[in-house]
Amino acid sequence: MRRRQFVLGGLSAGLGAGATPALALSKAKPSPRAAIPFGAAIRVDLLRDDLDYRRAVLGNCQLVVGEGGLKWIDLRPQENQFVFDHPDRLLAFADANGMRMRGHTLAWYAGMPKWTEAIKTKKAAEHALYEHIDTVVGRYKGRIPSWDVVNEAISDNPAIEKPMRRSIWQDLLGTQHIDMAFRRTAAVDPQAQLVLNDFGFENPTDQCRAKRTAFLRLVKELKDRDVPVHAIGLQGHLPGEKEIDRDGISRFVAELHGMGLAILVTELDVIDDKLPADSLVRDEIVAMRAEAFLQAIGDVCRPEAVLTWGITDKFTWVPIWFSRKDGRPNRPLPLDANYRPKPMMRVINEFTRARP
Ligand code: 9MR
Repeated sequence: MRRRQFVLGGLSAGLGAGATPALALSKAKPSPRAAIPFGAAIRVDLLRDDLDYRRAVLGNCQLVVGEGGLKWIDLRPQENQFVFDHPDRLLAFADANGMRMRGHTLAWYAGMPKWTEAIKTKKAAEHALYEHIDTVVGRYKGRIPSWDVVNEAISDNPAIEKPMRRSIWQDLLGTQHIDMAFRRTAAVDPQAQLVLNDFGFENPTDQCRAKRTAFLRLVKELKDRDVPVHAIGLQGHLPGEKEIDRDGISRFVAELHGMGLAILVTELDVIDDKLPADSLVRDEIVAMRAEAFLQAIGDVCRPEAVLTWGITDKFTWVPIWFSRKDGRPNRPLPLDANYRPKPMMRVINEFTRARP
């Protein structure tokens, strides 16, 4: 049996009678020994245009998430227009190949089209947010089992700035926008797993500690208000030159898990602009960081999913912000630019495999 069928078979087996497979990520209580579904952020055009890319996704992934496509900027070029082409195609690909698709993302500070700058009042913001969730989540109800409802709500460095990141939603609606987004999404698709997704938790630095503290405070407040947050997405864009704070992450995950939240690794990659030039050395460090991060989480609980932000070094966001000074290409992902597995792939396979 191919690994993908095995993983999905295992998850589906945990479902009650009458549940559809699409609910597996949300409702099934994964057995602590089952394999963890692995997936990647996808550029949907490449599935059509690059056969090696398509093969790599088919051969390795049980989950997909659009690297873009469901972001406001992609979906909503005009106020009254929704363009569902990319997510529709990705979902059709996932369905045709026995994979599940995650939704990314409904409320985010970035990736907003220009026209949203005209939204100036609380009432208009509420209307826009609800209309968006009703339309987008409604369209994929029962078919996208897990949503990054709110993305990157905490500021870059809560030690020196306000804990909540500025966004159109935060500015006009306050932190309440998170409650609103989760409650509305739950009302539209009560069976979907609703995820609060964020980054910057992983190093032994004051910045990461402050971020963890601010994030935990937010999550506790949301839980106190009975906001339907089901899971936490730890993005895991790991700065390669920094140590992983294993104890800090484990304690953080233990607190979250203790609040009844599932954990997902949603956007793993290792930012390698400051790592040594030699690719063999670099690949080993990349794998080591990914391993330390995953193990720090795994020491506390089995994450429900592990996704990398891309699958091959050929197509990655990393050089947009973190290109190397020596001009060499970045190598942040599990497969190299020729689709050969790197040590990071081995780490992921070992981490996600079923336990005997
Ligand atoms: O990888 C994505 C890149 O292609 C887009 O240009 C960018 C803006 O939409 O978003 C990148 O993905 C981000 C994700 O949506 C949220 N977490 C950080 C990711 C990397 O920047």
